Amino acid sequence: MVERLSRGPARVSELAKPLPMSLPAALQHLGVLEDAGLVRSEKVGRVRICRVEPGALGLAEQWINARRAEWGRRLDRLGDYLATLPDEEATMPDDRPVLTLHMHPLASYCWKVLLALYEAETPFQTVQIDGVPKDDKAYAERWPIAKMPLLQDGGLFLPETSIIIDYLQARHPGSAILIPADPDAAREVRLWDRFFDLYVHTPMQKLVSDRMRAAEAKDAVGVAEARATLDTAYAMLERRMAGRTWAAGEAFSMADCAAMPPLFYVEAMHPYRGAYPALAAYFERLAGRPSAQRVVREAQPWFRYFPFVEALEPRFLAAGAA
Ligand SMILES: N[C@@H](CCC(=O)N[C@@H](CS)C(=O)NCC(=O)O)C(=O)O
Repeated sequence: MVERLSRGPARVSELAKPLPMSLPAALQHLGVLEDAGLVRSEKVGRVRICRVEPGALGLAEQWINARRAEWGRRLDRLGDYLATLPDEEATMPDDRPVLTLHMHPLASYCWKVLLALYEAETPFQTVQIDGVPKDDKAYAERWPIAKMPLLQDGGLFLPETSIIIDYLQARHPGSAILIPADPDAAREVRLWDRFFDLYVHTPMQKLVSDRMRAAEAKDAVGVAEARATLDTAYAMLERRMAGRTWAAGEAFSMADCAAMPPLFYVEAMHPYRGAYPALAAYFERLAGRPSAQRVVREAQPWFRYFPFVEALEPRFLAAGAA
């Protein structure tokens, strides 16, 4: 209507004709424009002639221009502010963990890597392997030796716990240094990591696997050898741990990650805590760490499947393990 009237005065019927509305509705619109002072109408004979009120349009124009200028300034300020923000794409942390640990919460070698990840506060996700890993087709194809865990970093699948921790330290270092940079200190950590894997963890696994064998398949000689290795290891560790806090160097390291899981489980099948107080005290230090408490807590629903569950200390069992 205003557009039409800006070209000159018009009758109400003329104004209403091109509009997609009834005459009464057009009259209502006109009333609003008149109330706002934008349009003036006068009766000339039997017709009502409408004309635009140029002064009022000027006022409206001023108001619109003032709002436009204000919004322009606001958008400029918003633009300036956004320009001060760092590039979102480059800096937004992607909260999806890049690392995946293929594991089982009961498996002692999986604990070793979990301890390293928890100690370093490294984000990761897990894929639980149920049953034996060699029966998991995809797992066995990636690592036909089929031992857990496997660390996945993109397309890379890494086996062997010490290699995994080495890799984490180099490629995803977190808040803990588990292998020192100094070569001599690192060698000591690696030596005691090997010690716990080969001379405590391996014989412990022998006792577990023999327990699960049928009577006619039991390996008495192998079990005796495993127990003898454990006795030698306990005696060495008792001497070593008297007067030191951690297995290698001054700080908690990969060697301690290797120590905690077998020292936890082996007590149930070849106890040491009564006869080797320094080793027992070392285990208490290990077990007291939040990382260790977490792996134990996460394993509790599965302890019932541990062949020596009846010999696990009650303090480590929870409702879920009954
Ligand atoms: N040397 C390996 C040992 C791993 C290992 O023995 N894993 C056990 C679980 S604690 C396993 O996968 N056992 C399943 C099987 O033998 O079928 C490492 O350090 O990763």
